[in-house]
Amino acid sequence: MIELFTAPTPNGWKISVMLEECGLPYEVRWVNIGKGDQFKPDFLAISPNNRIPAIVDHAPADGGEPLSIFETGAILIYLAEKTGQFLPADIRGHKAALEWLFWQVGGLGPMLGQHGHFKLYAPERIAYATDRYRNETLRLYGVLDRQLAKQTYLAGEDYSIADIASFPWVQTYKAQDIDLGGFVHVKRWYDLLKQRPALRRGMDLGRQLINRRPQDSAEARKLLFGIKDETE
Ligand SMILES: N[C@@H](CCC(=O)N[C@@H](CS)C(=O)NCC(=O)O)C(=O)O
Repeated sequence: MIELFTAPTPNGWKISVMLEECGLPYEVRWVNIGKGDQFKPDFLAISPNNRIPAIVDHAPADGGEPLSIFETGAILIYLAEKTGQFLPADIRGHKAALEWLFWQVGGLGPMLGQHGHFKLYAPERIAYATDRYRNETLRLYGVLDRQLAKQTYLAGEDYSIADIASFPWVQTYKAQDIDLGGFVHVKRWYDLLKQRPALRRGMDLGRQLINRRPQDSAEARKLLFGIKDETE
């Protein structure tokens, strides 16, 4: 059994999608990042960067003690290797899947995250930051579009962990004010992936918990962004 420590966010959904796609049994442990659960010692013991998601595999392949893993890229590779799924074995497909996985965790995720932050949550509008991250977001959509013009999936003709990592972030396109119509190959890929029942199940995890954005309270903003309460 795998324990999934998560919250209903794009990074969290990468792993619920992967677990659903692999057909691995898992139990969800919600981490309320708006209330500071990510800083509790028990969570830091498995995720020292105080970020969700993290997993604990209670049946690792070496038969040893339960194994904890943090960082979505590392978790996706771990689960792909554990199950022999969604990471091509041939060196070219393998290389491509890792390239685009690292592109997502080092580029698409952080840049879209910053774009969303300055657009939706920053207490004041900072034109330089908003423009910088919007331009970078559009540039990355262009990179994605050109890659998907050449082939069905990010790493070739096989669906892989690179697609699983990217989908939940592209799914934020409306909040990011991106016109998908301007990226026809991304749209084709997005519509194709949306038809996967396992992906949809993974993406639905915790939707019922999103009745308001955790970032909306002063307490949460302080915890998540280091922003001081107006009364302090
Ligand atoms: N590089 C990390 C990013 C994870 C991440 O940023 N998680 C956010 C939620 S989407 C989080 O836990 N935020 C809590 C905080 O900032 O304290 C990964 O890929 O696992």
